[in-house]
Amino acid sequence: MTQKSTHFSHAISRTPSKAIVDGLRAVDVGAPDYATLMEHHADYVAALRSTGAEVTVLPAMEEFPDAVFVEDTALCLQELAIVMRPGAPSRLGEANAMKPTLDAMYSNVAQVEGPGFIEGGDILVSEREILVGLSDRTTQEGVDELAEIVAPFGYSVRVVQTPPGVLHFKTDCSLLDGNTILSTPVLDASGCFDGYTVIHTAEGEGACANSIRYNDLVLMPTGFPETKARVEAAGFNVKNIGNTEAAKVDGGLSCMSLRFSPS
Ligand code: CIR
Repeated sequence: MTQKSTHFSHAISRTPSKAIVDGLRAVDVGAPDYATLMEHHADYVAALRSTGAEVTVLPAMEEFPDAVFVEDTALCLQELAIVMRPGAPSRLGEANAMKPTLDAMYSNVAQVEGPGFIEGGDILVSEREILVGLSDRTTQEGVDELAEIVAPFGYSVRVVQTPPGVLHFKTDCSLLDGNTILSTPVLDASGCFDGYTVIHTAEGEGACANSIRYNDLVLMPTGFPETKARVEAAGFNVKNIGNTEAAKVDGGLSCMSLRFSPS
């Protein structure tokens, strides 16, 4: 069945900038290799396009090292787009820079004005609700403002907790279909997915919890064979995409696109 939480006509990505070497990261494991990152990014965009979607690739922004991670700048629903208010000070300007692109694609664009903060990486939209994980980047006030913005459109927002030491809620989970979640066992143990079907990442493979369902594909980072086999066994069509370089600056596959079907 086609579901609005997994099937999209559009996506927005942004070409990585050379400044990615200065991207935010929790632990320094070395700088991303720019040429390899560009190859991975091209594979990623091609995979999205292979599903028939229209993918807009915005130009690199050298002034924002993390700007390739466009997911954090906005929440794109069917009826409206909402410009986020990133909790990382170096990323605040990225959200404003995304607004003109959203204005061109949506007739209704709202903006989280603050004082709270919220980043798209902390938001998982399922078929029935919007889950938002509080984190170092997303505050209760930010969630409250989002909930007020989306309530008139019939969306309910549920606040959950991103595990300690984890950057974003979706660092540890992804939606596979409207009611099925891929999650690390640690996040699932919090009980936040009660009522959903949950597939756990395999031991030592938690880094692939950030995958994305996009139309008929599940894009999963290369190098996590046991989890890939589990997701395939559940009937999903998994496409591997290299993500070693983005991962050095805590970026997963979901971070590199906004996925939506504007009405
Ligand atoms: C950051 O720390 O903001 C970036 N280096 C990584 C952002 C990853 N975005 C995401 O998980 N949605």
